[in-house]
Amino acid sequence: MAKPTAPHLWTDAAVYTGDTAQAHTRRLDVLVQDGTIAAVDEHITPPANCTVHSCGGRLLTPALIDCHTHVVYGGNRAAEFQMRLDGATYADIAAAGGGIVSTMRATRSASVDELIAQSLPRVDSLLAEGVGTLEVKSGYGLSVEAELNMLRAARRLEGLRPVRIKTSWLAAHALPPEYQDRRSAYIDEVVLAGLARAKAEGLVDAVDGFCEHLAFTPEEMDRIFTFASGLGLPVKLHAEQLSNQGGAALAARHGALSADHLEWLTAEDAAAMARAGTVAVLLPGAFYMLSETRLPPVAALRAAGATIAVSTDCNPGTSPLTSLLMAMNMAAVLFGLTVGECMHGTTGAAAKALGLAGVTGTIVPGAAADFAVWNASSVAELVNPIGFNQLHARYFKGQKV
Ligand code: DI6
Ligand code: FE
Repeated sequence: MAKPTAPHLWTDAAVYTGDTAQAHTRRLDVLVQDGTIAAVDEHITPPANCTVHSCGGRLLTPALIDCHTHVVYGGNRAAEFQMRLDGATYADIAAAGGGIVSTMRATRSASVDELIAQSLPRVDSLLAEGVGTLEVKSGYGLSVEAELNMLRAARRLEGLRPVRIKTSWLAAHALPPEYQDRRSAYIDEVVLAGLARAKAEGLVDAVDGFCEHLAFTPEEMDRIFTFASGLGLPVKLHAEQLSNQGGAALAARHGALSADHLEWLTAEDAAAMARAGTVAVLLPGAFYMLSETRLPPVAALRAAGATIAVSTDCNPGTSPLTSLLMAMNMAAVLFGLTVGECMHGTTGAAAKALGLAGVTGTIVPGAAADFAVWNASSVAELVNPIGFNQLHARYFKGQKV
Protein backbone atom coordinates (compact mmCIF):
# COMPACT_ATOMS: atom_id res chain seq x y z
CA MET A 1 0.00 0.00 0.00
CA ALA A 2 1.13 3.54 -0.79
CA LYS A 3 2.49 5.52 2.13
CA PRO A 4 -0.14 8.02 3.35
CA THR A 5 0.69 11.57 2.34
CA ALA A 6 0.23 14.64 4.48
CA PRO A 7 -3.26 16.17 4.45
CA HIS A 8 -4.13 19.33 2.51
CA LEU A 9 -6.81 21.84 3.46
CA TRP A 10 -8.51 24.34 1.12
CA THR A 11 -9.94 27.36 2.94
CA ASP A 12 -11.51 30.73 2.21
CA ALA A 13 -13.28 29.45 -0.91
CA ALA A 14 -16.76 30.09 -2.31
CA VAL A 15 -17.56 26.42 -2.91
CA TYR A 16 -20.00 25.15 -5.51
CA THR A 17 -20.32 21.49 -4.51
CA GLY A 18 -21.58 20.07 -7.83
CA ASP A 19 -24.63 18.26 -6.49
CA THR A 20 -27.33 20.80 -7.36
CA ALA A 21 -28.57 22.84 -10.30
CA GLN A 22 -28.75 25.87 -7.97
CA ALA A 23 -25.89 28.27 -8.58
CA HIS A 24 -25.32 29.06 -4.94
CA THR A 25 -21.97 28.75 -3.23
CA ARG A 26 -21.00 28.31 0.41
CA ARG A 27 -17.96 29.15 2.48
CA LEU A 28 -16.65 25.64 3.07
CA ASP A 29 -13.31 24.14 4.00
CA VAL A 30 -12.25 21.03 2.11
CA LEU A 31 -9.83 18.52 3.63
CA VAL A 32 -7.98 16.14 1.33
CA GLN A 33 -6.03 13.04 2.25
CA ASP A 34 -4.26 10.83 -0.31
CA GLY A 35 -5.96 12.49 -3.27
CA THR A 36 -9.44 11.94 -1.88
CA ILE A 37 -11.80 14.38 -0.16
CA ALA A 38 -11.81 13.46 3.53
CA ALA A 39 -14.14 16.14 4.92
CA VAL A 40 -16.17 19.17 3.82
CA ASP A 41 -17.38 21.57 6.52
CA GLU A 42 -17.84 25.21 7.42
CA HIS A 43 -14.75 25.16 9.55
CA ILE A 44 -12.13 22.43 9.65
CA THR A 45 -9.19 22.76 12.04
CA PRO A 46 -6.05 21.84 10.09
CA PRO A 47 -4.73 18.48 11.34
CA ALA A 48 -1.00 17.95 12.07
CA ASN A 49 1.36 18.30 9.07
CA CYS A 50 -1.43 19.84 7.02
CA THR A 51 -0.69 22.11 4.03
CA VAL A 52 -3.23 24.94 3.92
CA HIS A 53 -4.28 26.49 0.58
CA SER A 54 -6.13 29.77 0.99
CA CYS A 55 -8.33 30.46 -2.03
CA GLY A 56 -8.64 34.15 -1.24
CA GLY A 57 -12.41 34.08 -1.58
CA ARG A 58 -12.28 32.56 -5.07
CA LEU A 59 -14.86 30.20 -6.52
CA LEU A 60 -13.91 26.53 -6.04
CA THR A 61 -15.82 23.97 -8.09
CA PRO A 62 -15.34 20.33 -8.96
CA ALA A 63 -12.97 20.05 -11.92
CA LEU A 64 -15.16 20.17 -15.02
CA ILE A 65 -16.27 17.03 -16.84
CA ASP A 66 -16.76 16.94 -20.60
CA CYS A 67 -19.08 13.93 -20.86
CA HIS A 68 -19.53 13.72 -24.67
CA THR A 69 -16.55 14.16 -26.96
CA HIS A 70 -15.14 12.79 -30.18
CA VAL A 71 -11.81 14.45 -29.44
CA VAL A 72 -9.70 11.65 -30.97
CA TYR A 73 -9.80 11.73 -34.79
CA GLY A 74 -7.60 12.36 -37.82
CA GLY A 75 -7.66 15.35 -40.17
CA ASN A 76 -10.24 18.12 -40.23
CA ARG A 77 -13.37 19.12 -42.15
CA ALA A 78 -12.62 22.75 -42.92
CA ALA A 79 -13.49 22.27 -46.62
CA GLU A 80 -16.97 21.05 -45.69
CA PHE A 81 -17.40 24.04 -43.45
CA GLN A 82 -17.18 26.26 -46.51
CA MET A 83 -19.64 23.99 -48.37
CA ARG A 84 -22.11 24.41 -45.53
CA LEU A 85 -21.58 28.15 -45.50
CA ASP A 86 -22.41 28.01 -49.20
CA GLY A 87 -25.73 26.33 -48.44
CA ALA A 88 -25.15 22.55 -48.42
CA THR A 89 -26.81 20.74 -45.50
CA TYR A 90 -25.17 18.22 -43.18
CA ALA A 91 -27.28 15.48 -44.80
CA ASP A 92 -26.30 16.62 -48.35
CA ILE A 93 -22.63 16.40 -47.44
CA ALA A 94 -23.01 12.97 -45.82
CA ALA A 95 -24.89 11.70 -48.89
CA ALA A 96 -22.05 12.95 -51.12
CA GLY A 97 -19.53 10.80 -49.24
CA GLY A 98 -18.32 13.57 -46.96
CA GLY A 99 -19.12 14.04 -43.30
CA ILE A 100 -18.25 11.23 -40.94
CA VAL A 101 -16.87 9.10 -43.78
CA SER A 102 -14.35 11.78 -44.72
CA THR A 103 -13.02 11.83 -41.16
CA MET A 104 -13.02 8.01 -41.31
CA ARG A 105 -10.49 8.13 -44.16
CA ALA A 106 -8.18 10.47 -42.27
CA THR A 107 -8.55 8.45 -39.07
CA ARG A 108 -7.88 5.09 -40.73
CA SER A 109 -4.70 6.39 -42.29
CA ALA A 110 -3.30 7.63 -38.95
CA SER A 111 -1.32 5.43 -36.54
CA VAL A 112 -2.19 5.41 -32.85
CA ASP A 113 0.75 7.74 -32.22
CA GLU A 114 -0.44 10.10 -34.94
CA LEU A 115 -3.98 10.06 -33.56
CA ILE A 116 -2.61 11.00 -30.16
CA ALA A 117 -0.44 13.76 -31.60
CA GLN A 118 -3.40 15.25 -33.48
CA SER A 119 -5.75 14.96 -30.50
CA LEU A 120 -3.52 16.27 -27.71
CA PRO A 121 -3.85 19.97 -28.62
CA ARG A 122 -7.63 19.61 -28.40
CA VAL A 123 -7.36 17.78 -25.08
CA ASP A 124 -4.99 20.47 -23.80
CA SER A 125 -7.46 23.18 -24.77
CA LEU A 126 -10.14 21.48 -22.66
CA LEU A 127 -7.82 20.84 -19.70
CA ALA A 128 -6.63 24.46 -19.73
CA GLU A 129 -10.17 25.44 -18.79
CA GLY A 130 -10.36 23.26 -15.71
CA VAL A 131 -11.55 19.97 -17.23
CA GLY A 132 -10.38 16.94 -15.24
CA THR A 133 -12.47 14.16 -16.80
CA LEU A 134 -13.18 13.54 -20.44
CA GLU A 135 -15.30 11.04 -22.31
CA VAL A 136 -13.83 9.97 -25.67
CA LYS A 137 -15.75 8.06 -28.33
CA SER A 138 -14.59 5.89 -31.18
CA GLY A 139 -16.69 6.17 -34.34
CA TYR A 140 -14.35 7.46 -37.04
CA GLY A 141 -12.58 4.16 -37.70
CA LEU A 142 -15.61 2.12 -38.76
CA SER A 143 -13.51 -1.05 -39.02
CA VAL A 144 -12.57 -3.25 -36.09
CA GLU A 145 -8.88 -2.31 -36.10
CA ALA A 146 -9.42 1.40 -36.71
CA GLU A 147 -12.08 1.63 -33.99
CA LEU A 148 -9.80 -0.21 -31.55
CA ASN A 149 -6.96 2.15 -32.47
CA MET A 150 -9.09 5.17 -31.59
CA LEU A 151 -9.77 3.74 -28.14
CA ARG A 152 -6.11 2.76 -27.72
CA ALA A 153 -5.24 6.39 -28.40
CA ALA A 154 -7.93 7.55 -25.97
CA ARG A 155 -6.68 5.27 -23.20
CA ARG A 156 -3.10 6.45 -23.66
CA LEU A 157 -4.12 10.08 -23.09
CA GLU A 158 -4.52 9.21 -19.43
CA GLY A 159 -0.80 8.44 -19.18
CA LEU A 160 0.15 11.64 -21.01
CA ARG A 161 -1.91 14.20 -19.12
CA PRO A 162 -3.45 14.57 -15.63
CA VAL A 163 -6.94 13.55 -16.78
CA ARG A 164 -9.45 10.77 -16.23
CA ILE A 165 -10.70 9.26 -19.51
CA LYS A 166 -13.89 7.27 -20.07
CA THR A 167 -14.20 5.59 -23.45
CA SER A 168 -17.28 4.78 -25.51
CA TRP A 169 -17.58 2.34 -28.43
CA LEU A 170 -19.34 4.25 -31.21
CA ALA A 171 -18.83 1.92 -34.19
CA ALA A 172 -22.56 2.48 -34.87
CA HIS A 173 -21.82 6.04 -36.00
CA ALA A 174 -22.01 5.68 -39.80
CA LEU A 175 -21.93 2.91 -42.37
CA PRO A 176 -18.53 2.76 -44.13
CA PRO A 177 -18.61 2.53 -47.94
CA GLU A 178 -17.53 -1.13 -48.03
CA TYR A 179 -20.68 -2.11 -46.13
CA GLN A 180 -23.04 0.22 -48.00
CA ASP A 181 -25.71 -2.35 -48.77
CA ARG A 182 -24.86 -4.71 -45.93
CA ARG A 183 -26.03 -2.99 -42.77
CA SER A 184 -26.64 -6.14 -40.86
CA ALA A 185 -23.19 -7.54 -41.74
CA TYR A 186 -21.60 -4.28 -40.56
CA ILE A 187 -23.33 -4.62 -37.21
CA ASP A 188 -22.26 -8.26 -36.81
CA GLU A 189 -18.73 -8.03 -38.16
CA VAL A 190 -17.64 -4.59 -36.94
CA VAL A 191 -19.97 -3.20 -34.27
CA LEU A 192 -20.50 -6.38 -32.25
CA ALA A 193 -17.34 -8.35 -33.07
CA GLY A 194 -15.18 -5.27 -32.48
CA LEU A 195 -16.97 -4.49 -29.25
CA ALA A 196 -16.23 -7.96 -27.92
CA ARG A 197 -12.53 -7.35 -28.70
CA ALA A 198 -12.56 -3.88 -27.16
CA LYS A 199 -14.07 -5.35 -24.02
CA ALA A 200 -11.53 -8.19 -23.92
CA GLU A 201 -8.69 -5.66 -24.29
CA GLY A 202 -10.07 -3.40 -21.56
CA LEU A 203 -10.53 -0.53 -23.99
CA VAL A 204 -14.20 0.27 -23.49
CA ASP A 205 -16.30 1.73 -20.67
CA ALA A 206 -19.66 2.21 -22.45
CA VAL A 207 -21.45 1.66 -25.76
CA ASP A 208 -22.90 4.51 -27.83
CA GLY A 209 -24.64 4.85 -31.19
CA PHE A 210 -25.96 7.48 -33.59
CA CYS A 211 -29.70 6.85 -33.83
CA GLU A 212 -30.80 8.99 -36.76
CA HIS A 213 -32.35 8.66 -40.22
CA LEU A 214 -28.90 9.03 -41.75
CA ALA A 215 -27.29 6.57 -39.33
CA PHE A 216 -28.81 3.66 -37.33
CA THR A 217 -32.41 2.74 -36.48
CA PRO A 218 -33.77 2.08 -32.99
CA GLU A 219 -34.16 -1.61 -33.94
CA GLU A 220 -30.47 -1.78 -34.86
CA MET A 221 -29.49 0.04 -31.68
CA ASP A 222 -31.67 -2.31 -29.64
CA ARG A 223 -29.62 -5.25 -30.94
CA ILE A 224 -26.35 -3.47 -30.14
CA PHE A 225 -27.51 -2.47 -26.64
CA THR A 226 -28.65 -6.01 -25.87
CA PHE A 227 -25.21 -7.28 -26.86
CA ALA A 228 -23.57 -4.56 -24.73
CA SER A 229 -25.62 -5.56 -21.70
CA GLY A 230 -24.50 -9.15 -22.24
CA LEU A 231 -20.92 -7.89 -21.88
CA GLY A 232 -21.87 -5.94 -18.74
CA LEU A 233 -21.33 -2.56 -20.41
CA PRO A 234 -23.55 0.50 -19.85
CA VAL A 235 -25.08 2.22 -22.88
CA LYS A 236 -25.80 5.77 -24.09
CA LEU A 237 -27.14 7.19 -27.33
CA HIS A 238 -27.04 10.14 -29.75
CA ALA A 239 -30.81 10.59 -29.98
CA GLU A 240 -33.40 12.94 -31.50
CA GLN A 241 -30.77 15.34 -32.87
CA LEU A 242 -32.19 15.92 -36.36
CA SER A 243 -35.52 14.06 -36.06
CA ASN A 244 -37.46 11.99 -33.52
CA GLN A 245 -36.62 8.33 -34.09
CA GLY A 246 -37.58 7.04 -30.66
CA GLY A 247 -33.94 6.75 -29.63
CA ALA A 248 -34.30 8.40 -26.24
CA ALA A 249 -37.21 6.11 -25.31
CA LEU A 250 -35.10 3.13 -26.37
CA ALA A 251 -32.19 4.41 -24.31
CA ALA A 252 -34.45 4.79 -21.28
CA ARG A 253 -35.77 1.22 -21.74
CA HIS A 254 -32.17 0.01 -21.61
CA GLY A 255 -31.44 2.07 -18.50
CA ALA A 256 -28.91 4.12 -20.46
CA LEU A 257 -26.47 6.41 -18.68
CA SER A 258 -27.47 9.23 -21.02
CA ALA A 259 -29.26 10.24 -24.19
CA ASP A 260 -27.56 13.13 -25.95
CA HIS A 261 -28.56 16.05 -28.24
CA LEU A 262 -32.40 15.73 -27.83
CA GLU A 263 -33.61 18.70 -29.89
CA TRP A 264 -36.57 16.57 -31.12
CA LEU A 265 -37.32 14.96 -27.74
CA THR A 266 -40.99 14.83 -26.66
CA ALA A 267 -42.35 15.40 -23.15
CA GLU A 268 -43.12 11.65 -22.91
CA ASP A 269 -39.51 10.86 -23.82
CA ALA A 270 -38.32 13.31 -21.15
CA ALA A 271 -40.49 11.59 -18.55
CA ALA A 272 -39.20 8.15 -19.57
CA MET A 273 -35.61 9.38 -19.28
CA ALA A 274 -36.25 10.87 -15.84
CA ARG A 275 -37.83 7.61 -14.61
CA ALA A 276 -34.88 5.59 -15.91
CA GLY A 277 -32.28 7.98 -14.45
CA THR A 278 -30.98 8.57 -17.99
CA VAL A 279 -29.16 11.91 -18.07
CA ALA A 280 -30.14 14.42 -20.79
CA VAL A 281 -26.86 15.65 -22.31
CA LEU A 282 -27.36 18.92 -24.20
CA LEU A 283 -24.87 19.85 -26.90
CA PRO A 284 -25.25 23.49 -27.92
CA GLY A 285 -22.09 23.46 -30.06
CA ALA A 286 -23.70 21.16 -32.64
CA PHE A 287 -26.94 23.15 -32.53
CA TYR A 288 -24.98 26.34 -33.20
CA MET A 289 -22.70 24.88 -35.86
CA LEU A 290 -25.59 23.38 -37.85
CA SER A 291 -27.64 26.59 -37.45
CA GLU A 292 -30.46 24.49 -36.00
CA THR A 293 -33.63 26.22 -34.85
CA ARG A 294 -35.45 23.46 -32.98
CA LEU A 295 -34.62 23.79 -29.27
CA PRO A 296 -34.31 20.87 -26.86
CA PRO A 297 -37.41 20.79 -24.58
CA VAL A 298 -35.73 22.18 -21.49
CA ALA A 299 -39.03 22.98 -19.73
CA ALA A 300 -40.24 19.38 -20.23
CA LEU A 301 -36.93 18.00 -18.94
CA ARG A 302 -37.20 20.21 -15.86
CA ALA A 303 -40.85 19.30 -15.30
CA ALA A 304 -40.01 15.59 -15.56
CA GLY A 305 -37.15 16.00 -13.09
CA ALA A 306 -34.52 14.76 -15.56
CA THR A 307 -30.85 15.42 -14.84
CA ILE A 308 -29.40 17.81 -17.45
CA ALA A 309 -25.74 17.79 -18.48
CA VAL A 310 -23.86 20.01 -20.94
CA SER A 311 -20.94 19.01 -23.12
CA THR A 312 -18.88 20.18 -26.09
CA ASP A 313 -19.57 17.23 -28.47
CA CYS A 314 -16.07 18.15 -29.68
CA ASN A 315 -15.94 16.63 -33.19
CA PRO A 316 -14.56 17.71 -36.57
CA GLY A 317 -17.91 18.08 -38.32
CA THR A 318 -20.80 19.39 -36.29
CA SER A 319 -19.07 20.81 -33.23
CA PRO A 320 -15.39 21.71 -33.59
CA LEU A 321 -15.56 23.14 -30.08
CA THR A 322 -12.77 22.67 -27.56
CA SER A 323 -14.09 24.98 -24.85
CA LEU A 324 -16.43 23.58 -22.22
CA LEU A 325 -16.84 27.06 -20.72
CA MET A 326 -18.09 28.22 -24.11
CA ALA A 327 -20.52 25.26 -24.22
CA MET A 328 -21.85 26.37 -20.81
CA ASN A 329 -22.36 29.92 -22.04
CA MET A 330 -24.06 28.62 -25.21
CA ALA A 331 -26.35 26.34 -23.18
CA ALA A 332 -27.46 29.38 -21.21
CA VAL A 333 -27.90 31.74 -24.17
CA LEU A 334 -29.17 29.33 -26.84
CA PHE A 335 -31.08 26.78 -24.74
CA GLY A 336 -32.13 28.95 -21.79
CA LEU A 337 -30.46 26.92 -19.05
CA THR A 338 -29.85 28.76 -15.80
CA VAL A 339 -26.24 29.37 -14.82
CA GLY A 340 -26.75 26.80 -12.06
CA GLU A 341 -27.93 24.22 -14.58
CA CYS A 342 -24.90 24.96 -16.76
CA MET A 343 -22.56 24.50 -13.79
CA HIS A 344 -24.26 21.30 -12.61
CA GLY A 345 -24.28 20.16 -16.25
CA THR A 346 -20.48 20.03 -16.37
CA THR A 347 -19.93 18.71 -12.84
CA GLY A 348 -22.33 16.47 -10.89
CA ALA A 349 -24.71 15.82 -13.81
CA ALA A 350 -21.86 15.09 -16.20
CA ALA A 351 -20.38 12.65 -13.67
CA LYS A 352 -23.71 10.83 -13.54
CA ALA A 353 -23.76 10.67 -17.35
CA LEU A 354 -20.45 8.78 -17.18
CA GLY A 355 -21.36 6.50 -14.28
CA LEU A 356 -18.95 8.48 -12.09
CA ALA A 357 -21.37 9.88 -9.49
CA GLY A 358 -19.54 10.13 -6.17
CA VAL A 359 -16.19 9.42 -7.87
CA THR A 360 -15.62 12.90 -9.29
CA GLY A 361 -17.76 15.94 -10.18
CA THR A 362 -18.87 16.69 -6.63
CA ILE A 363 -17.14 18.07 -3.55
CA VAL A 364 -18.18 15.32 -1.13
CA PRO A 365 -16.21 13.05 1.19
CA GLY A 366 -14.97 9.98 -0.67
CA ALA A 367 -14.77 11.68 -4.09
CA ALA A 368 -11.48 12.37 -5.83
CA ALA A 369 -9.96 15.76 -4.99
CA ASP A 370 -10.52 17.06 -8.53
CA PHE A 371 -11.03 20.81 -8.16
CA ALA A 372 -10.94 23.94 -10.23
CA VAL A 373 -10.27 27.27 -8.53
CA TRP A 374 -11.38 30.28 -10.56
CA ASN A 375 -10.57 33.98 -10.68
CA ALA A 376 -14.27 34.57 -10.11
CA SER A 377 -16.39 34.61 -7.00
CA SER A 378 -19.68 33.19 -8.29
CA VAL A 379 -21.01 30.64 -10.77
CA ALA A 380 -22.64 33.43 -12.79
CA GLU A 381 -19.24 35.09 -13.21
CA LEU A 382 -17.94 31.84 -14.68
CA VAL A 383 -20.77 31.23 -17.17
CA ASN A 384 -21.25 34.84 -18.31
CA PRO A 385 -18.07 35.64 -20.29
CA ILE A 386 -17.41 34.38 -23.81
CA GLY A 387 -13.93 33.04 -24.45
CA PHE A 388 -12.39 34.27 -21.22
CA ASN A 389 -10.52 31.63 -19.26
CA GLN A 390 -10.60 32.49 -15.55
CA LEU A 391 -8.97 29.28 -14.33
CA HIS A 392 -6.68 30.04 -11.38
CA ALA A 393 -5.60 26.47 -10.58
CA ARG A 394 -6.65 22.92 -11.26
CA TYR A 395 -6.09 19.98 -8.93
CA PHE A 396 -6.29 16.37 -10.06
CA LYS A 397 -6.54 13.75 -7.29
CA GLY A 398 -5.26 16.43 -4.91
CA GLN A 399 -2.21 17.35 -7.00
CA LYS A 400 -1.86 20.80 -8.52
CA VAL A 401 -1.49 20.47 -12.29
N1 DI6 B 1 -23.73 13.46 -33.89
C1 DI6 B 1 -22.94 14.49 -34.09
O1 DI6 B 1 -23.23 15.64 -33.91
C2 DI6 B 1 -21.67 13.99 -34.49
N2 DI6 B 1 -21.82 12.61 -34.43
C3 DI6 B 1 -23.02 12.34 -34.10
O2 DI6 B 1 -23.40 11.20 -33.98
C4 DI6 B 1 -21.27 14.42 -35.85
C5 DI6 B 1 -20.05 13.74 -36.28
C6 DI6 B 1 -19.44 14.29 -37.51
O3 DI6 B 1 -20.10 14.94 -38.33
O4 DI6 B 1 -18.25 14.04 -37.68
FE1 FE C 1 -21.54 13.38 -30.63
